[in-house]
Amino acid sequence: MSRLVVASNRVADLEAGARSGGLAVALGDALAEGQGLWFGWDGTVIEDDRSAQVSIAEQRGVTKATIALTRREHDTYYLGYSNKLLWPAFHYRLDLTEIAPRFLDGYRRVNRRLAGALVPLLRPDDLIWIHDYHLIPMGAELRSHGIVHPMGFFLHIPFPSPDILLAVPGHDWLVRTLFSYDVVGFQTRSDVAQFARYVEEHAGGRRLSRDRLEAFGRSIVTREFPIGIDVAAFHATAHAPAADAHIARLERRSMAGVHIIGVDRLDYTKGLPERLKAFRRLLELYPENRKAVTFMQIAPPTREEVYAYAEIRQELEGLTGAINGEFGDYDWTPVRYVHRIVPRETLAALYRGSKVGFVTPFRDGMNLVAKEYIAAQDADDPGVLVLSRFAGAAEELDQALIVNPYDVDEMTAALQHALTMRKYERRDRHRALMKRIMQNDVNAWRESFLAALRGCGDRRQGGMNAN
Ligand code: GDG
Repeated sequence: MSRLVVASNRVADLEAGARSGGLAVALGDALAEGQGLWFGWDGTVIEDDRSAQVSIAEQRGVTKATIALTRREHDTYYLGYSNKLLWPAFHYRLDLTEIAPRFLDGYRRVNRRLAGALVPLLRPDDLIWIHDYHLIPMGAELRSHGIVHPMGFFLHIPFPSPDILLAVPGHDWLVRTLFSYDVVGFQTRSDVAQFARYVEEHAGGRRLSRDRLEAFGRSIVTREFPIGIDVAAFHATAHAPAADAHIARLERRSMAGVHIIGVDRLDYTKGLPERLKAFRRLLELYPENRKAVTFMQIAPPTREEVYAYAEIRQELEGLTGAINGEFGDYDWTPVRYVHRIVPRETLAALYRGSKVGFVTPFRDGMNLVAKEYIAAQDADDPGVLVLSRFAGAAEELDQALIVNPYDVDEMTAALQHALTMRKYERRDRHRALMKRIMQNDVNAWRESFLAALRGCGDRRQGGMNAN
């Protein structure tokens, strides 16, 4: 069996087990099965410019190879091109992008350096799987070292329409580098279609079949692989005795018997201010919800060095204060805003204890919170998911109440619908949603991607792949 090599910006802590979430566990399990290798940045920044060395450590049967970034690399590759340009642009927020030539230069250099550091660790029969927007050109850099292994790339965030991508300096180069892989996976059909449009309209490429595109003299498999969660494990966490205790505590501590929950990294893509405005409108239009319903928004900090994140935090805190000031009373706080990481076990319990899961990003590659909320519910008396049509998850989860995250009134109406929905309808919707998330769980995601990648390896061995 070939060894799996995963490269991603950060390498997960495999000791954290279930606490670190489904993706880390799913990739960790696949790596542990074949004594695989996980390669990436170690999360540290060093001040001097001498190139950092790779450190190797073993964790739960997996070799972790990690490397530090220099201050300059961190500023240009990580904060700059990845998070001030690709992240906002790929989420359709060109207004928040920052463009600077040194960002593109730093991004290229770091991808080159990381590829160079990975090459000596590779073995002849490895399968290489590279993740996400930080490392798009890493495959091309590996190829330039003569690496001919089967190599796949998975984009966790949306792929934007060509009109948006054209505003990203380096877009033509980025797309060309994607053609160094054998498999390029996206979250949704819509992402695949946007990529194919760019390739056909701006890169002189063509579609060979439903799953195959050709450009730059090379053909690649491009398909959607919707990412999922470990449904059974998450359900078990939400129904463990510790979760019962959390729910009892929540009910004791809160005068309002009904909870709406939102869980998101505090990111401007997640539509948080509009969500709060919809909750405020709910209290205005349907006064029966006052002192009866609480909205809990868990929003741990993220990327705080980027200015746009400081702004969204201020806006959110302002709105929370305004709503609580206007509607709150000595015995009821309408919005509970938690700007901290909550342990995963507590999170699972809070989902289960909440009648509505309120998930309304402006754009999201997939959105795992939507799937976690469904998995945590009690099938006999489940809560209702209110979901943005612009989350990748909406392509699969059409039995949720699908909303436009820009339309505050529509979200308010959906909240009221969710709060008043009869039990039989909640059960029907939940059953259908559960079926979907179980079909496309994280193991199915991983296995289908790896099967596509192995297929390319076999094809190449059979001499069929044009390179
Ligand atoms: C990217 C894409 C895509 C959040 N707060 C806490 C906490 N979380 C966990 C959630 C969930 C995860 O973080 C967030 O995943 P999402 O999918 O919702 O969003 P991103 O972080 O933006 O992830 C996204 C994903 O990659 C996977 O491909 O779905 O579209 O943007 O698991 O539960 N976990 C804990 N405490 C918190 O306070 N323990």
